[in-house]
Amino acid sequence: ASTIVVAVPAAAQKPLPTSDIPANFTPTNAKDYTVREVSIPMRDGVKLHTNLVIRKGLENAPIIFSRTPYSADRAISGRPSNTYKLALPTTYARLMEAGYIIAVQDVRGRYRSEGDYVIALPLSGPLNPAKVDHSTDSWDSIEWLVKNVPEANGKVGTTGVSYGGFTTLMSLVDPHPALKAAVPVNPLADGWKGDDWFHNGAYRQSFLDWVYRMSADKSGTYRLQFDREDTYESWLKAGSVGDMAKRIGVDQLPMFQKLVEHPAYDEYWQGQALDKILGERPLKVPTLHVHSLWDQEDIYGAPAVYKAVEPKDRGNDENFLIIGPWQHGQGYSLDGSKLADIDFDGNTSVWFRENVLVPFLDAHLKDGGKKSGIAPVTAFETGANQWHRYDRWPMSCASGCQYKSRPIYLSADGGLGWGAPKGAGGFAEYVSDPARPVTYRERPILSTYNPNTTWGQWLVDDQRFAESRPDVVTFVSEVLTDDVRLAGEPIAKFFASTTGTDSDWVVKLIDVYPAEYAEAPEMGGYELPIAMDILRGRYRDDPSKPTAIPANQVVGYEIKLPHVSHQFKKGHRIMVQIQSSWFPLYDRNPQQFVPNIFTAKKSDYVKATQRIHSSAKYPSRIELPIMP
Ligand code: PG9
Repeated sequence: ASTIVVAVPAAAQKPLPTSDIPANFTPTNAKDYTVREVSIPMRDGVKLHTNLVIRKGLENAPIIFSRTPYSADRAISGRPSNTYKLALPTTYARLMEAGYIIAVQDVRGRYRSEGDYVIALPLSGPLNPAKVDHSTDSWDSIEWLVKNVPEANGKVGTTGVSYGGFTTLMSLVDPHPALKAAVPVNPLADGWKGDDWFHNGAYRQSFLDWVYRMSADKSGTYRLQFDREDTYESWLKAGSVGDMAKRIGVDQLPMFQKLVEHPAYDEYWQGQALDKILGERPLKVPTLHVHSLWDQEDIYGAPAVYKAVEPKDRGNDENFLIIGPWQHGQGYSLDGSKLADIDFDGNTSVWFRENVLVPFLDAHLKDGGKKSGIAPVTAFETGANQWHRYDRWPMSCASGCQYKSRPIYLSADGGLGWGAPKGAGGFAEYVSDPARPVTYRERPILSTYNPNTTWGQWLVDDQRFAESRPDVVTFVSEVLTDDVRLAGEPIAKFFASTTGTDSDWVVKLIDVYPAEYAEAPEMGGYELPIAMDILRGRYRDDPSKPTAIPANQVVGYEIKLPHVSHQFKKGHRIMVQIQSSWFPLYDRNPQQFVPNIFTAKKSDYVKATQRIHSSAKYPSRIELPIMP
């Protein structure tokens, strides 16, 4: 090859005016805070990347410590600003204003931390042969923080939302003596019963997106792509979850393989259920459990852990619960004035921060902190838009609570009432066809990570779209002549038969607004779900051992619905809807018993005729936690 030499004319060789980029530039630090990046060694030598955010001039300050798989750098990024009040996300900013140091750490194996990432790493023991886990990593980090941060007062509080709620609960398993308070928010506590992965054995397909983003690489580069914007079509076309996983490559990921190996509530799930684990240990650290009534991801964890630990709280002054009208994480990190079209008459997130969160932390973490004065249980009553102070939760149940629950009965003609059915009664019938499953919200249904998704709002979607389907049965009360208040856990106890040998049962408790609603005319007739859940029929008797449903026989089922704190106002009606699919959030049940639904074949999916019975012998009902 020959070289071509281009002669540059002399005029072009003159220098440019002085460069606008100086050879040396030192940015002026006008910030009112500093970010100190530290690398904290764990007992096995693995170093965890941790950001400390400290207000300038701060001394003798407690540390608020969070551990996240979602990037410790992102967790402390708000708006570009010189003041921490804007530069940090709202709650951290508020805590810094209250005089706290913020410490956020990447969990092992994620983003800038060393080590291997195991999703929701179980405690060292049968499910984790190593000697390290989230409990030891918390302990080692707190040990390092109290010894190496000169601005600190020696007291640490842990907090975090969801996965961060899970790591917060883990910090309580064998707590470091400097850990003086914990605030787990909407934590993953039991992935099979009702947090994230399954609800009572029905698999939540949306979490394939999460597995992909969280484990295809260390730092969330990959996003699942579906063929269609409307994921309903993509899922239906694919077949089983196993078929879809193969199609999009998720089958290569170890977490997916674990899900396929453990569809039932076996030792794998039982051995990592944090309500059980913490209920078996002494309560050493004052804890404020934060629960969201419309939590689309972790609706089980907070009340379950509160309940498991509550018997240890002899003075009723260490185990606290707050229940807010929120979607996942809303009370902690988002505006709390509304959820979709449901208005709460004020910013409930700010109310929580100012009246509960900051007083709780100050009481336990500040030197000479005063008693917080917060109630053992603080609950927002949706429908009435009021906060209440309670001594315990639930306030109403079948026995052992201050008030006694009361059944509301389904009748075969679609009614719902306080009187038990008499005589032979009858049934309400529908055909459930896996080829046309009932959607969990109106289509198009975007993926949970689509930038335009309103996934966080789906639990308050108007249920009229479902009521009009022939494969959904509806039971509705007369117009209420008095307000009906609920505070606790509604339990669906119903009798059903199916022509199949397996089936899902979805039960929804709904507040029907008056048809003509002068207060907010656009809400007239709205069917607001207040508690809904699903049970995979094969687990009706024993969640750890699936069995076929006897075809064409009446079988009793029980579903504990999510907790409610709600007022059905006079003039409203109470509604119950029952259906056998909730797609594509939950995978379809083939409706004939197969060993593992993850790997069902297309030919396994069959139609079934379902009957919900109502008679003196089969009194299908919802036990409502009624308040006076
Ligand atoms: N709900 C999310 C999650 C936690 C744990 C496992 C899977 C998902 C979260 O928001 O962190």
